[in-house]
Amino acid sequence: APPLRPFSIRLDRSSLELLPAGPVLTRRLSDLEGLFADEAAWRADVDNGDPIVYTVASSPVPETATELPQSITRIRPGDVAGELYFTKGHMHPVAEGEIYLGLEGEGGLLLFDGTDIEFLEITPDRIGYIPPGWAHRSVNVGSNDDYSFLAVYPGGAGHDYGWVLEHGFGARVYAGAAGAELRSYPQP
Ligand code: M6P
Ligand code: ZN
Repeated sequence: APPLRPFSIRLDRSSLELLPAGPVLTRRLSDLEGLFADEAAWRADVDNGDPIVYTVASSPVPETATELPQSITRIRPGDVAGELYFTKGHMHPVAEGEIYLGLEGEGGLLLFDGTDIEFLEITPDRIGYIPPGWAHRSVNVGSNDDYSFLAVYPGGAGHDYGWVLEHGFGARVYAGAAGAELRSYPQP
């Protein structure tokens, strides 16, 4: 496909939609197989309605090399046996960076390079920077509200989900009495 012509996109501040809109992806709990610590609790919630965990609404900019696509991810509040709802998380197979801009709610950005863990708080108007070589997962750390953020990333970066199944994130995020708790686990 030829490069796009210049155009503008409107971010509707009340609906948090991008206009014009592109494809929308919906991820239900069943799409997050093998990712939550408590597999029995995960299966029970899948069998009991398989709730939507998050949606990803893209702009019309395609994921092709040299383009710069954007998307808005909205994560519902919720947990599986205390482990707060999150995105699948991925590594960019082509080592390139990405930014996230918080739009609503309270989020966490969990980053893992295979050795080090970082956890950034993302609230409205805060930008999280994801350097190349760091796998990234978003968590809704709010207890009642959606967490939404705008992502801007190189179109050729790609999404490696297998890396996460193999390496995990080095930590999990749980609902605690005094807010979200990051619990790291021993590295192999
Ligand atoms: C952000 C971006 C997207 C990503 C989405 C959901 O919007 O990083 O590239 O697809 O979050 O995350 P995941 O693909 O890990 O489910
Ligand atoms: Zn990414």
